[in-house]
Amino acid sequence: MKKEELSERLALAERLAREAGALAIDYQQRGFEVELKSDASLVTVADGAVETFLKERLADAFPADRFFGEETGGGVDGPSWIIDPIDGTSNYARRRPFWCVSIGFFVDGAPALGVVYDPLRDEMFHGLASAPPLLNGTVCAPLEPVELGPRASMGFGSMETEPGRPGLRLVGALLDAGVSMRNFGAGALMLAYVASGRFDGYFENGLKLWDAAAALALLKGAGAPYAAPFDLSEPGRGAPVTAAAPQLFEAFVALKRDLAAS
Ligand code: LIP
Repeated sequence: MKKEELSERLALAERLAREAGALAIDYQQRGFEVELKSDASLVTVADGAVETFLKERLADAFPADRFFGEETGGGVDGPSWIIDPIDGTSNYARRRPFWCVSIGFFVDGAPALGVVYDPLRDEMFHGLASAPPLLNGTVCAPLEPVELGPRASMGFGSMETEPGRPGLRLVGALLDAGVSMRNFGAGALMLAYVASGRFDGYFENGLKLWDAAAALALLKGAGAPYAAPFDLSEPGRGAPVTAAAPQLFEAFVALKRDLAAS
């Protein structure tokens, strides 16, 4: 896809992310029912309404593009929008101020552009995967190498309770190494924080494609090493996602490997 075609899509995604954020805030102010999904995650009427808004507006503008969203599904065969209408739904539902609208676009199975918008702070992390990410139009500083130790701060997400609980052992080992650890409950926003240098790394065992798609484009543009082994033939399945600054990424992968072998 030509750069002009991607830039046109990025410009619309930026406009729609703001409108979607305003819609989500409006629902929050009016109040809504919170339901439990089959995977025990929370969903509100706002999630569906925001996703429908984005799906319809993107389809109007680019009818040949595919669409894959957390709430309405779809497919990713061909140029595809991958949407998490409200990432951090549990925070949103309980009025904890850490959630975002995440709009990603993949071409040939790879991240091409991303918009991660935090409406509460009016902070938009956006860009093409072929260029450094922007925060509200300003280019983010290049990521500096960081050692695994007290100077590093990392985010983490839900830790599936696999046999032997490797995720918890990994968090414990990082804490032992002096790394500052945070779990803010919105993987898309946390990955955007890594791409923009606010955190040095993030990992989550079962992150979904819709959580990560937009931020992966920002990380690619930032030159941040990451591992996101999604199987696009089954786009609803989660994957163990890791992203970090240079040096920290390699040290984290080695630590995870050593723990698995012990
Ligand atoms: C959330 C992710 C978060 C994860 C939560 C949930 P949602 O996405 O952003 O990283 O730990 O379990 O999946 O469901 O709020 O869009």
